[in-house]
Amino acid sequence: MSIIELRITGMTCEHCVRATTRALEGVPGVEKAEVTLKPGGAVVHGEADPAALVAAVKEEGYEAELRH
Ligand SMILES: [Cu+2]
Repeated sequence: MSIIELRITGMTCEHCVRATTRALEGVPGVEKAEVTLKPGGAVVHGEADPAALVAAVKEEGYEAELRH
């Protein structure tokens, strides 16, 4: 199982964190997503397509990019 880290901007409260967590955990291959508000980001466990993770966050209305 691998870990993918994302930087996420635009989340303002715990509701955003929950929405983002749900979106990430809905991506095929994701076992678990740990989303933080400050700093805005996510640690995603599983075997998911990184581009699909970014797209899922953007669909919720936030900005995301892969952390390297
Ligand atoms: Cu919010």
